[in-house]
Amino acid sequence: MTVVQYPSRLSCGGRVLDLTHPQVMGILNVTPDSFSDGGRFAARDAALRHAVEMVAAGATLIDVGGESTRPGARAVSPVEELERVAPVVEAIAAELDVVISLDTSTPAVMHEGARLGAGLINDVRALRRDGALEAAADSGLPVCLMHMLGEPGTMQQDPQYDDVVVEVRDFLAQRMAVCVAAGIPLERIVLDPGFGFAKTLDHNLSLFRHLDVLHELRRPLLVGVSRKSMIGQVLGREVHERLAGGLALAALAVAKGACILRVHDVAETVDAVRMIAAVQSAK
Ligand code: 7PJ
Repeated sequence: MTVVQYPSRLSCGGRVLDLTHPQVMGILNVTPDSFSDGGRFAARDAALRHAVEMVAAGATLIDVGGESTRPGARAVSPVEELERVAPVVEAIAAELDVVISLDTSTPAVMHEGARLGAGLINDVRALRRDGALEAAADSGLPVCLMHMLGEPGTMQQDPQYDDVVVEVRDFLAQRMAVCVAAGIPLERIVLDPGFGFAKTLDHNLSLFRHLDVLHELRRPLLVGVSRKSMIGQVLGREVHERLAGGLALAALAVAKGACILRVHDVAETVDAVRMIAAVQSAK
């Protein structure tokens, strides 16, 4: 077991997360398809229902994303992204006691999302888009900085590292320094190695095995592996068949000191986390 060394409370707008226990973040994709049938209100209501379900299952964060990061996904304009995300953030903030995470790289979404009640900015580009650092700093919210090389559209075209673990660690250290210089204090920073982002299967497995190296940076770690292709590649499973593999990795991530698990299958992951906690609190 890894013992974590940083302060264990993360202040997320009006809510405080206790990171001495692993927290489960439920994934809420607000996809364009959800607009095609029934229009915008139906999309918002469906998203809210999904969020209610995940909170009932034990999620303490909901990650709302309006821009797909899948390779080959169509680019979304800031206006379009905001039109998808804003009503959902507003509805969750009004109805649920949960930290809303914004899965976005877009300054306008950070700005408006924070105003509407979001509690965390989760940026797969680690605040590298123009204006993102400033928008995140202005929001006063914590940020999750994720490692990725290049852009989602092209990131899986032959990613190369001499030492993936060291390079991910150094990238995150450098982004932390940039954040601090821009007025985002260390206490507001969460780190994520970015499984599946510009990484081969070997890179992902090696990074996972040596996850504890990232504790050198002394910040809480978020791990997102739910249904990802690294599970599919090892087990030969389609997306909807990856739950067992994902739970194994979730348990291993907790054992290696990860604090936030970003998942689709909230109820199952919460069970796994509770089971681990029961063993850890035994005499
Ligand atoms: C991640 C994410 C992740 C963080 C996505 C997917 C791809 N944000 N957003 N970490 N993945 N922080 O869920 O398969 O791993 S989108």
